[in-house]
Amino acid sequence: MPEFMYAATSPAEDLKGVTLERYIRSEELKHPGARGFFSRLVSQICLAAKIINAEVNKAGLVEILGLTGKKNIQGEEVQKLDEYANEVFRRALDHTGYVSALASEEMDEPYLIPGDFVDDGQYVVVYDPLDGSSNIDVNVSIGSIFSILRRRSPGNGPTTMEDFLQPGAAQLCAGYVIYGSSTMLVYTSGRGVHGFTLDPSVGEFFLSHPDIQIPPRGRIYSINEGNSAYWHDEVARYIAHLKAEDKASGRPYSGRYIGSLVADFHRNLLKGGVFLYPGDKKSKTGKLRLLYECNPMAFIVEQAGGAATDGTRRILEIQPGKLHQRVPLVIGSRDDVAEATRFLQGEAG
Ligand code: AHM
Ligand code: MG
Repeated sequence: MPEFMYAATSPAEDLKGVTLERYIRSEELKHPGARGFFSRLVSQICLAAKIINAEVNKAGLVEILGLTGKKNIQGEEVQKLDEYANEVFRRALDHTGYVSALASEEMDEPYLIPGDFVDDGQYVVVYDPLDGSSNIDVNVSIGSIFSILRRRSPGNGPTTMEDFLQPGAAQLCAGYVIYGSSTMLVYTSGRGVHGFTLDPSVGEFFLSHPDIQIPPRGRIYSINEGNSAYWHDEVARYIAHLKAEDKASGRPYSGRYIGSLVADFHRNLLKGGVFLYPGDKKSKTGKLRLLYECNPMAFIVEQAGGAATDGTRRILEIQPGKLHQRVPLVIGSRDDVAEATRFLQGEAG
């Protein structure tokens, strides 16, 4: 059905099938005074996603086409896919005029966009360009994660580290792209969570999952059980609880762990459940990064009715101390996260 048949003010369900750009624009029109910056930013992220998607789909051909981190047929060093994805994001975002700096898992320090390309640098963007990249070689779903923040320092002065080190509650928009059996972009700007599926035949994302709500309780747990030798007792007791039979409360749960945060999170978002990457005796703060892995997912899950904690604090309230900071993560269905928290705090089990 042609897009123009939908009214801009229709509820999300009625907008099913519209393009991502049209959807964001219609949201923006609801805010008098909005200058369209935001929709252009998300459009650029959408472009980056399409380019990365095209390369990810060729991943099985990397030995032939390059992007291996090895030498190509001419004997030249070729880029790894995660470094390539980082470059794609950088180029998609460095000429918008509204972004003053970028930070990414692939860059030790923020990338400050040259002043010539910044008219009104109100925003900074943090991203993980290709999360779960150890799964590329085995054709398992991977993803990109992003988060948009408004700068705290004055728009015309230099970007400071404080512009990045904001609690997740300050995020204006966060999302991820999953390169799976189909490619989807899921995002929130604080007005619900919406999922768009890429139609590869026309190269557009269409609204396919309006207003996603995570079930209040699921029957899936996701954790790397290979780390169980290092788990604290509280974590071990919680996982044992989920595996014990109790028909009334739907236990035992199913264990599902892909090893790609985006894919594990996406499944649990749609089906319900809990994902944990806890701190343990080996890695005190777990593995996942606060700014561009945990915060975006926490914003999304809360908007979908779920919850995210590090075991003691709401993820979105943590004041980051450094750019690449790691935090323990427990995220998913509201009641599952509440129960996990009771175990982790020693109040249950
Ligand atoms: P990466 O950013 O280096 O890809 O690492 C993050 C990934 C997540 O996608 C995933 O949840 C986690 O690492 C899996 O780690 P592990 O293999 O230790 O279970
Ligand atoms: Mg990552």
